[in-house]
Amino acid sequence: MPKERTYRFCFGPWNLSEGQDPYGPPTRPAQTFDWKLGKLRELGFEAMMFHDDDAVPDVDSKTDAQVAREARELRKKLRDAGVAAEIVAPRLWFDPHTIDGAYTNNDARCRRYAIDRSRRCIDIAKMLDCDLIVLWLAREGSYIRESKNARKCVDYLVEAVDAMLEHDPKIRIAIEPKPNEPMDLAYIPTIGHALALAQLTRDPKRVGCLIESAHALLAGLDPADEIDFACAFGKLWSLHLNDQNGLKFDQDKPFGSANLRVAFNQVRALERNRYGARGEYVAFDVHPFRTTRPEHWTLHLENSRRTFLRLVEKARTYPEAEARQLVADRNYAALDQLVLEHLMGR
Ligand code: GLO
Ligand code: MG
Repeated sequence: MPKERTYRFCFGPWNLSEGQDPYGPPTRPAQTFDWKLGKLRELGFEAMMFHDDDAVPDVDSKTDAQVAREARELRKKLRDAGVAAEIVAPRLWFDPHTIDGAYTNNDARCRRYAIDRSRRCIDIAKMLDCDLIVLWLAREGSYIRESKNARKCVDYLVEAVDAMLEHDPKIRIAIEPKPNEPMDLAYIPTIGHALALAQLTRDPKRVGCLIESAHALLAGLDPADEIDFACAFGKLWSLHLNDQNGLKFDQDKPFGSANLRVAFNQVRALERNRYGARGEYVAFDVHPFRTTRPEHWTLHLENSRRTFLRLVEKARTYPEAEARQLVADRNYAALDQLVLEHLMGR
């Protein structure tokens, strides 16, 4: 019997969040980075995702030498813990320079800030032995259509990605699309947009994507189809599994929590594309519910992984032959029920 493929899991420090929302303060006490890393190890996750300033806090106020020292200290801490850095993402949505967009800001000085910060993010990633940069293009879009020139913004995005590719010959970039929030409408809302943008850059082979389940759902798409589409191009380099109940704020619910069948289909798509076989990680971009007590702080992560692994079993025990026959007979009503019975544990 060939050994069954296993998956490796990760999350980011922001996934152990404290419960604040736009209407109220934290509901759990702040914890240190070391506490979060300790939890990640205790739970048996293999890697951690980072923003540049998760790795080096207040990165903008520090000299290159300070940044290098702190990044190396972190590398040592991670090595000692046996934890890899999966990705590093420039946080391009906090600083005043990014109020009206980062790479697509109308002000050239602000666009420069965004590119400089992205180069620094690459330097940090390299010091953490990580070659994958994630771009969640949080503020690249508009609230008022007439405030920006969307045609020019495509050029700005290409310019920024090119500057990053030029900065380091090995680094790869995974674009994480999201259709809205914080923007009304984002410029790169789907995987199709991300992969099309990649083709305009100086080295398309090094530009891929990251799919987040909730973001695909917010775009009115099926995340499983997004996975298959990205994999057809060999471009799915990272993954944020979570869930989302309809078209509202980005909920980052535990994987499978809103729609188990949609989750099942994502797992099937990952299985048939052998996601993970080239070293990719499964990340959960999930948050604890605001109501969560400190003693239950990590359950959303444990539960997401548990559901994921249960669904891997379900994908591997799916009655393929029976299903194929129903497809051949075009008996989709029976196929529909077969899936439900399988998920309900028949
Ligand atoms: C927000 C995004 C965010 C990114 C993270 C990595 O909607 O999902 O969590 O994944 O900042 O860039
Ligand atoms: Mg995400």
